[in-house]
Amino acid sequence: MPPSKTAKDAAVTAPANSVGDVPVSMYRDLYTGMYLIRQCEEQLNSIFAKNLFPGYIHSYLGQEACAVGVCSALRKDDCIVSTHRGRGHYLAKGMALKPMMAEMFGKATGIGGGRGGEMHAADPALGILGGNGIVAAAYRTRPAPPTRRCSTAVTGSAWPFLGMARAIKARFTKP
Ligand SMILES: Cc1ncc(C[n+]2csc(CCOP(=O)(O)OP(=O)(O)O)c2C)c(N)n1
Repeated sequence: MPPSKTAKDAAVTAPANSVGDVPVSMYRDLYTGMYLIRQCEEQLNSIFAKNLFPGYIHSYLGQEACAVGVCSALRKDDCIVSTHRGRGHYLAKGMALKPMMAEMFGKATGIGGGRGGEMHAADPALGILGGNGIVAAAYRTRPAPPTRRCSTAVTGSAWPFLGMARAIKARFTKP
């Protein structure tokens, strides 16, 4: 008769529920988020290379961890302000893939009805205040308090994404 499993064997074979203090499910969610962005970017790059994309692509390839890592620490009512490479940020903050992609192609079914296009998708309800082609403009953008014209109450904090250009060239001052 084979010997029954020892406690040591069980510890080796049983999948761990956490690594340190971090649950495995969180690693899985982070990886899934990064994988989705990577797939999306690779597809778009390939479409662009075939000259089938209406306009230019500002690729987010290779920066997936930045978007997913930051957004995983945010609350739903926190806001992000993006850059000229916004897709990873949009997806990581919860924008659905289909309306996001439709927006990239300027379609009416896009999140902004196709009017924002590749650089300017936004969804205030998700705290996504949009992309921006001006280097470091996100740094000075923050949600206004609710007014009669704009009743979206922003209760969380606002987080700008910045590229190296801002980090290298400028001082960080209070907006
Ligand atoms: C205020 C301003 N100055 C210059 C430019 C021209 N410009 C477009 S992209 C870019 C570089 C941006 O670098 P970085 O923020 O590090 O992002 P990366 O494209 O390298 O990911 C510059 C200088 C601009 N868009 N806005």
